[in-house]
Amino acid sequence: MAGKPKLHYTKGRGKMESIRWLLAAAGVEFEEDFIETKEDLEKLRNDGSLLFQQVPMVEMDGMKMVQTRAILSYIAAKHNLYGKDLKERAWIDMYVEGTTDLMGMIMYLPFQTAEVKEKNLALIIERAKNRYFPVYEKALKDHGHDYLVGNKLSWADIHLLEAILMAEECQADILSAFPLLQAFKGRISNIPTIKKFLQPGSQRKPPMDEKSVARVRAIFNF
Ligand code: P9H
Repeated sequence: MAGKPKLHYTKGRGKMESIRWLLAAAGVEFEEDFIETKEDLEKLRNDGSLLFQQVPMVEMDGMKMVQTRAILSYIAAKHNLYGKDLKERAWIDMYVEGTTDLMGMIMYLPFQTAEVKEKNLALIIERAKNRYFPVYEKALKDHGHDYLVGNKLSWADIHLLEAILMAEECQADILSAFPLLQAFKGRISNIPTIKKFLQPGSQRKPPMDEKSVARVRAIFNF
């Protein structure tokens, strides 16, 4: 039997967090090899382990996979979370890219100066409420199903729950005008594998504090 996937990244959420989410939701156990210093990153580079000299990197099924999106779609397809046909897959891709854009904006907040942060936080809240969440609310309303695509749990649902929780960290009542998303959040959070991932002590990572920001800056010259 193949071993557990091994994740190479810092201890923070960053670009790896969605991979942790998807593996956990799929019920796949994984190991983490944390990059704590510049030297740890250099070692992986010198080993020839990083195709583009970047992380996330995941060792899985005999590959050293890089590029977050490639890693995520491989896991989604492998674990039946990527739709039943090309059209479902296209919808999952569209929904996932929307939530990726929203999460991308949130991900860079801790690295910004107070002034830029304040401006971006307002923009994120505006975009979440007016551009992104209405799309998912309407999708759920129009087809009346429990899941975004194909009446079955997919990568799109897992990614959306991650985005909702991140957006709620920006503004606690951000879902107040989205009753179907509130119900969705409750439902998806209660799927046993996800419920477990949301409990303390799991491999889910907390939001970045000042110390982790400094660590990431030192490692990546960022
Ligand atoms: N296309 C950390 C926290 C939040 C957001 C981003 C980075 C890109 C993918 C070294 N990896 C700052 O840049 C740290 C990528 C992957 C790829 C990296 C270098 C980043 C961060 C670390 N940077 O989607 O996987 O940008 O390895 O030489 O580029 S993550």
